[in-house]
Amino acid sequence: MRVPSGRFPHPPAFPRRGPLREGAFPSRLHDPRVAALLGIWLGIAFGVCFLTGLVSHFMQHPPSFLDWPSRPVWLYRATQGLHVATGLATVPLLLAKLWTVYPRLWEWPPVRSAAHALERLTIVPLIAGAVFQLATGIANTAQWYRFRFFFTVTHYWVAWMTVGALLVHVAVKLAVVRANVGSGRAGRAHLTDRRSAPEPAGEGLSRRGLGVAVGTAAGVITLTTAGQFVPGLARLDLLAPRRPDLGPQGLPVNRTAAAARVITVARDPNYRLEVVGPRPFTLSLAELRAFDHHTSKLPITCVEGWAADATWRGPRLRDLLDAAGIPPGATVRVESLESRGGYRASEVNPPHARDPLTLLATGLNGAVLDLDHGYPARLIAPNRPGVLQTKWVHRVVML
Ligand SMILES: Nc1nc2c(c(=O)[nH]1)N[C@H]1C(S)=C(S)[C@@H](COP(=O)(O)O)O[C@H]1N2
Ligand SMILES: [Mo]
Repeated sequence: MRVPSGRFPHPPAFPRRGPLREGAFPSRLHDPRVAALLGIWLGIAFGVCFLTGLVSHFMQHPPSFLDWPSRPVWLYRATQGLHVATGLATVPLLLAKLWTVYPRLWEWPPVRSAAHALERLTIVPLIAGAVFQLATGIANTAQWYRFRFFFTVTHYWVAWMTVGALLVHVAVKLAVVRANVGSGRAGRAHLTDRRSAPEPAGEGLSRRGLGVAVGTAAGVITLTTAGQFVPGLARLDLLAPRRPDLGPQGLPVNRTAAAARVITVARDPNYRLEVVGPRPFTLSLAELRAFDHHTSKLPITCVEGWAADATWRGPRLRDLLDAAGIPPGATVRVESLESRGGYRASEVNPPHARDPLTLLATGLNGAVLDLDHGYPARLIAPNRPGVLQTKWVHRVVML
């Protein structure tokens, strides 16, 4: 039997139903130019989020070869704020992008070549990784840790996996992006005729409309959450889980003294601060108060994305180290009265330990340090994540 040419294209037609049928996705926004533009913005947001995330990771888990500087004072506030802000702004961008390219999942034939099959496979870790990072990151900003894995480790490794898949994706799609928005001669020619050509025919939202909608969503999310770390914007903090100015003595508290089970030991009148080095010594509460006090204006900057400025008062850490004969090049460990929990001790490297702004604070915003902020003494150092600003300190040990 003769097959009339054109009626049965090669390969033989598949029963094309539902999303597989011709014209199943009528919107003119399922379009390579929209996908490419959203892709560029997503790439920028993800890139910034990844790099600032690396900073955050290496500050919290410093590799042995890296002595993180203690200046500028605001650096960690800026990198961690950017990390959380770009992550949040990515949500509407990613949703729009997934919606735009979704019909491609139903393309027929599903696989055209080995290279095409490989490219299709890399979108699995890309999409899964991106969704996972945003979901766990947002859960973290809201202090919702119901998952069974350890957040910092998983979030870090999935970031590498996602960025790897993203790099492959960008390499594969570069030609498509160039042809639709690029700056090459071919791209410009394409761009001009696309711009001068009317939008692809169709009903509903236009490209510009989609751009305005996604941009507005990202902008509103940023504006209503950035107050967590941008000084002066706290009153716009409608969508953020935290207001940086609410809490005892005008500062948020993550772990209360009750939760850390330190109320009794921290209030014990026989409390002693122990400094262990070549000339170890201990200080009673009265002696600690009599030690030379200094004032530092420093923020507490939590990895969750909030930062709050405060005025701290107490002995300089370096004066305590000098008194114990601890040499300037030594790293010390600051230990809490808290007996359990991952944040009960932290290491302080020489740049932070010797910075004149670094205090073992006994006072906060003009009053005695609140029990929830680490009474009788807490570490406060510049350019350092909040998790390393140990509260209820009772021992400083040279390592
Ligand atoms: N001993 C101890 N110190 C700690 C913590 C803790 O759980 N235990 N939490 C840290 C975290 S995650 C942050 S962000 C800051 C918050 O300080 P604040 O509650 O005094 O504002 O304290 C840090 N110091
Ligand atoms: Mo934190």
